[in-house]
Amino acid sequence: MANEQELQSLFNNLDRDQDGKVSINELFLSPGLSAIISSETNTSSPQELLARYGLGEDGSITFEELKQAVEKANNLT
Ligand SMILES: [Ca+2]
Repeated sequence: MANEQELQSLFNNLDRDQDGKVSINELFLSPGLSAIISSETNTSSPQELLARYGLGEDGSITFEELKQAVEKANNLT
């Protein structure tokens, strides 16, 4: 599991327009980075990530939401 610092830097890289949120578009613009997120959350695609954790319903993901998804994934296994 990535530590919080690694997750934060991953999140910042995904957040191309630096507005503090990763939009669904940004998630799909960086397939390499979203693949890392998928592996951290035990999902096989960004679509599955969003569906399984109920993320992105408002069009974007916050760092807190991402962190919770990773924590959930690691508690479930
Ligand atoms: Ca953004």
